[in-house]
Amino acid sequence: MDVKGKKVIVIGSGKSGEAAAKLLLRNGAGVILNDSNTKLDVGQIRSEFKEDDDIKIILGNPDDSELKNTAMAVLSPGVPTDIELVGHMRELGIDIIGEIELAACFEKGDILAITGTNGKTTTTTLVGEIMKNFAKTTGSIDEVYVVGNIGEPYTDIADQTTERSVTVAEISSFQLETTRSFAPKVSAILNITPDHLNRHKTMAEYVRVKERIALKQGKDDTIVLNYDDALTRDFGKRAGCRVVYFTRNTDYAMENENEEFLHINNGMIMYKDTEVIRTDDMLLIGTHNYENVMAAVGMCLSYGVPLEVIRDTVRNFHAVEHRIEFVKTVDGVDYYNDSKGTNPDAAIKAVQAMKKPTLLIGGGYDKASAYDEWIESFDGKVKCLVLIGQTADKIAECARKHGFNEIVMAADLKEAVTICHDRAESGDAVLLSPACASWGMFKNYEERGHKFKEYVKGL
Ligand code: UMA
Repeated sequence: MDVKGKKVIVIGSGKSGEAAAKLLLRNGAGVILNDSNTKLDVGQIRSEFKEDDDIKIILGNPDDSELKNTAMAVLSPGVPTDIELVGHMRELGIDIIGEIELAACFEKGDILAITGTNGKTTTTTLVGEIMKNFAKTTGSIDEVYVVGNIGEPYTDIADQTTERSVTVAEISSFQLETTRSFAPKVSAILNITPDHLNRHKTMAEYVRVKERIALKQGKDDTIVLNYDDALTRDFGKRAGCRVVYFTRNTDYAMENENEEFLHINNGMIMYKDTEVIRTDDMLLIGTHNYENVMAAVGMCLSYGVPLEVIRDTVRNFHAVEHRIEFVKTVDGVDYYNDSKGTNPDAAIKAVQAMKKPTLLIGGGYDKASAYDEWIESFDGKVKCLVLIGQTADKIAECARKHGFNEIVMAADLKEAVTICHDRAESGDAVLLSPACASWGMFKNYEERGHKFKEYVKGL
């Protein structure tokens, strides 16, 4: 893509917007960086750029005089595509793409991309580690980049990629809405359960957007799919590329001899009839993580990584931060940080992984989720639910409907930690796994997780 001399507007001045603006400036474009939040500090945003950068920062809706002669608009992932400004720019004939699409236009190497409602970050991190170890043993890869929804904007590095680099990308539904030429060599959809319905409106639309990961994949490319998830299994029948399934169901091996698949047989993760690794030999816990491992193994085998490299990496791989992360034992009580549990399905996995009576901290930003299955998963294990944030009342009401009445409301996360500390008995666990996004109370789930750890360490 040649952006030299062109005027481009970037919407959203968060991580992605700033990285996209910098990539555009490096490549000779003039940039308008726009953010709807009029309370932001323009001087602070400007200080992130070089003095002689051709950039103008506009807060609030830009005038048509600013949009005149603008060739392209780059949307940050958090910017919905149906807002008035986007519609208006479309009417003015401005070409609209997302931050990932901008990056894809500069990509020169192979892409391995992971999407799914849950497990993306763990799987992306693991694929990244395997590829980095592979790069050490082969002369054919110079650099491995791990980018995307995981927290490192793809546009930070896209124009540094070469034919000998590999990009491992975690891609959210928000990001897939605005891709066009993004073409992974190997992709994966780990699972699809309700999430972000306030943005995508219907489950059908959320599924459609997730499936866009394979939009530009051809016969020589591969998609790894979850056979146990009816939605992704069905997509395998329609995908225009090679399909590798993974499943927890051992019968699958017997039914589908001719297909390529990974499965678990008596505690052993298998690729067809080849043994990969025993689940007991891994540091990761929880059956959801076995799925993440199978997906990562499937992707890397498809890319041609030797089994030995994969096995060694998986064996030494730890849980990622904020995902059922053990924090500390205080007065005989184990504290776990699952701030990444930003939707009911992820939060269910965390409850299921708990072995002790659990005091659970939940609640946060309202994404129009239903909490019934989450409450049902408590199954006698959760002894108390401490609620915070916008969704507190909605969750409390849902819990009572399901006969769960041990509910305490807290003003904020700090108070929630104190309440748990006061109520927990030695031998219990305290779990932060909110089933909701952090927005409104925190900048992101990372900040929420770091604050939780800080409060726990201060007990
Ligand atoms: N903004 C506007 N107009 C709008 C909406 C937002 O100007 O209509 C502005 C906001 O005022 C704010 C900025 O946009 O200043 C924020 O942009 P953003 O929401 O795209 O956030 P970034 O900081 O750029 O972070 C994004 C991803 N955020 C979202 O998708 C909401 C990060 O994913 C990602 O790590 C980062 O890019 C790097 O690629 C976070 C996330 O919560 C982790 N993702 C969701 C999830 O995992 O469930 C999808």
